[in-house]
Amino acid sequence: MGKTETPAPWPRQKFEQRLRDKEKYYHIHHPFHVLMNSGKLDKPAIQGWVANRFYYQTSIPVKDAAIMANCRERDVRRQWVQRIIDHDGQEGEDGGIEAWLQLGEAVGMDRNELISEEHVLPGVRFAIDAYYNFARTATWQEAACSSLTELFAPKIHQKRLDNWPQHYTWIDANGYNYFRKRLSEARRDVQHGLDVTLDYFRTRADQERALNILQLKLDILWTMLDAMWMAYIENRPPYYCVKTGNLGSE
Ligand code: AHQ
Repeated sequence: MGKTETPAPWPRQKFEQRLRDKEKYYHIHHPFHVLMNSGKLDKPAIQGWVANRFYYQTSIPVKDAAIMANCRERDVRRQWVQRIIDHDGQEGEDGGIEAWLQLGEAVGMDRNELISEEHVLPGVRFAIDAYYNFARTATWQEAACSSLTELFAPKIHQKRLDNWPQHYTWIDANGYNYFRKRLSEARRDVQHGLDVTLDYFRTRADQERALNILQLKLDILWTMLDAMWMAYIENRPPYYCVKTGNLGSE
């Protein structure tokens, strides 16, 4: 019986292309986002999405701090720390979490409705906590790989900037600053995350693991929207955190 040959690793470009080929699983294709970007969501659904995504936004810097805590390479931390600053802000710069609170106000909600997490659905919380716990317990390189869903993020932010003003004229345009901000930040972050991933995952087995890590994160983003579909499209109880009628304060 011949020794089973272990397949050779993919060349760098082919490995990168395999990562990029997972765009077909990105949540831009989720029916919730398809309805959103074609102007078919009502106000409670938009407000529910903004309130649930706030839990994701506030979890990102905590996730990135967990990655930093696992990383002993100063040069990597010098770059990775920028992700925390982008969300938390710093002296003279509000940051993405504040921008998302302004999005909440722009869709007619009180910022305390976001901060209280009263609208966060069980499935959304479980998915986001799974992301944080993965990043906290994986190697920092594996966690960097899981952030590569942002390879596909600039397009989704641009779609919102293109579609929302024409479909949702009731939304205050000041709320769109977050999406504009992420267009450039996502591109910079993803270049660093891609370099780490292409350098670290060397054997074919490692490269397959990288694809599985990316798929895990794609599934996390997809699952968040599954929960929102049941709550805000199907209007199904028992979501204790979904009040009938308008979510926002009148
Ligand atoms: O606003 C987003 C953001 O700050 C991040 C950080 C990054 C990560 O570390 O996983 N991923 C991410 C994403 C953001 N916005 C999502 C969206 O649909 O608006 C996309 C999401 C991502 O693609 O992972």
